[in-house]
Amino acid sequence: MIPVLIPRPRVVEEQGGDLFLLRRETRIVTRRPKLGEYLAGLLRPATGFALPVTAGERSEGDIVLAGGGAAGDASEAYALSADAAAVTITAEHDAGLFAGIQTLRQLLPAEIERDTVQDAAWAVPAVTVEDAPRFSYRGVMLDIARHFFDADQIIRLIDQLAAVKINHLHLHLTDDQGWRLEIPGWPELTRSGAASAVGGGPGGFLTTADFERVVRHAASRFVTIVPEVDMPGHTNAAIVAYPELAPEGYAIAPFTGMDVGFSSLSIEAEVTYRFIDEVVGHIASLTPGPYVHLGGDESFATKDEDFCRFIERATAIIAAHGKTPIGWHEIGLCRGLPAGTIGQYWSYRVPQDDAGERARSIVEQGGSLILSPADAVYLDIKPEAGYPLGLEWTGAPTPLAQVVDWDPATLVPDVGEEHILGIEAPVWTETIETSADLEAMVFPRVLGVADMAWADAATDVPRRVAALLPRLDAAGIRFGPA
Ligand code: TNX
Repeated sequence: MIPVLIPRPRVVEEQGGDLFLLRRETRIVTRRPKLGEYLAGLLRPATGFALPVTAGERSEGDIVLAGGGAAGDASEAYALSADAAAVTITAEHDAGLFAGIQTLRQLLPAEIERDTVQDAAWAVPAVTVEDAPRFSYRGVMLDIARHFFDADQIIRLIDQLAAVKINHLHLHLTDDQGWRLEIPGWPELTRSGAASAVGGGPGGFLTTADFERVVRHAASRFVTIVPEVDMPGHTNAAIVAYPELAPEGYAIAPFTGMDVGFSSLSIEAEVTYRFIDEVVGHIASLTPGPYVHLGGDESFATKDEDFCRFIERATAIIAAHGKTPIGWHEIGLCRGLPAGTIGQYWSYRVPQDDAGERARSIVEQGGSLILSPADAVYLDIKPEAGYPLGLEWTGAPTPLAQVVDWDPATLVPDVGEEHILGIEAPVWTETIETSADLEAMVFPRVLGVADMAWADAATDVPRRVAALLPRLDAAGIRFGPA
């Protein structure tokens, strides 16, 4: 019997022969020592086996990671085969070997996820797998502005998400309630600007070294960090730090509530654009990934015409620093976006107001879309009525069955799959304060997101996710309602 795999691979075939048994003598044979050590690090705690990593000749009973290392386009395609003689994962790129390793984890008994030695028969069924993702962008967004999450907490989340082949983590670094990243030359951002949070908590921020550590760890898990500095709205914390960034007459005071849409940077003042240039320049220099996200959502305190003047300048600044801008779909109001600008759609499964038009405008200007329909993949919305954590502004809770009840190829009218970069599940943190809260809201629902973004069609998701719960439990993930 082949265990449930999430995300579901393209092709899984059960083979007739004997299964593979991971034993005390098993070695990991590969020319990619980092990936070999990563796999050994996953398998050693529960098995208690030494699992040496070697570049030598393969022999009976080994796990083999073949290929990898090819330069250029980082395809995540891989093949895996297991029989009595060996488990072999083959891929052209390291990203594919990494994806295959996640599949191998799920082919082993759930106890493999425990961090102490278990008494188990470490069998892998005789199987062949051929696999590649539907979408290249499979993301989660963590808001560290409403409540702060530190580098260790972010790293824990990255490891949990990488296991289900999520490959982008968007960090919402700034909002009205707090500024969360140190910026050289602007020390007040992380003094006064970081000292608040929703509900009046202590706040906090990532130092440059913290951010670099997160980026490095993410890269080792084949996860791209997408940093967001939200503007021109959602900027009260920046204004508390530097009042010269405010429009005339703005009442300057820290904000610890949950309202949105009241703040704006000054559109007129040149200091605003010097500020953006230095912030974006610093973030771009720390971020190996191709994107900088500039927010642009809910700028209700900014007139449309000012909004577009601002967005056109801010996106040009991002492009000048060598990054591709991403903005929430509101920026599609504006017609002067740099080529390739990406829109993040966050309206409902049925587009509300002009969300569909704005998203489509971004595609018409040569860009593509990341899809985050709020009544499906907003993991900060309650999973069930009465649940203590979470918001409910979408009108109803979002159980797992609803997370996957939509079609990326038809969500935005007249925008086909070729213009969809992928899917992202945002986690806003107005009500989420700890890693335990976060895990309860993210898991198990993110498995539905991962399945939809990777697999060609997400079918039978609630039953398949239920089968994976013992594995989440073994991994120490404090998941919420299934
Ligand atoms: C809307 S979604 C927001 C956020 C809130 C979120 C709460 C979006 C682009 N903006 O500011 O945190 O709703 O679910």
